[in-house]
Amino acid sequence: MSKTIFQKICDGELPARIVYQDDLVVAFHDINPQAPTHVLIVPRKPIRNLAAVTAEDAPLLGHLMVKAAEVARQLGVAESGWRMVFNSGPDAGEAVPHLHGHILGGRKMGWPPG
Ligand code: IU
Repeated sequence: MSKTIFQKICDGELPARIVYQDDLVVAFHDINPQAPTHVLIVPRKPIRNLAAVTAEDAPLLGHLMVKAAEVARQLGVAESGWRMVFNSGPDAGEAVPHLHGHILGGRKMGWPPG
């Protein structure tokens, strides 16, 4: 199977503005930001989306969420409020088939999401 764009970013084959990385996850600025702070956090493991996770991914997903919160603190949006979004499947607007959480902050957000 060919690599997704995000897999290539994880592997250092495509450039990105990386804000955090370790052996399990990589966080980088979205190229088309929808808020003053818009960072994507992805597992290095190529899981398609949230609908494709299995029980064995639980520790990885827990790690990803903890690191997302650290990134939100690092970028200064944790106190004022931020949102974590996973678009899973076509109706949700999933465009890149590699699990990614959107870390959004720096502006007031509406509810429900569009
Ligand atoms: P979505 O949840 O699959 O719709 O989000 C994909 C996001 O990936 C979207 O916000 C894009 O702007 C972003 N993105 C990116 O940051 N770098 C890329 O090379 C590509 C998409 I392709």
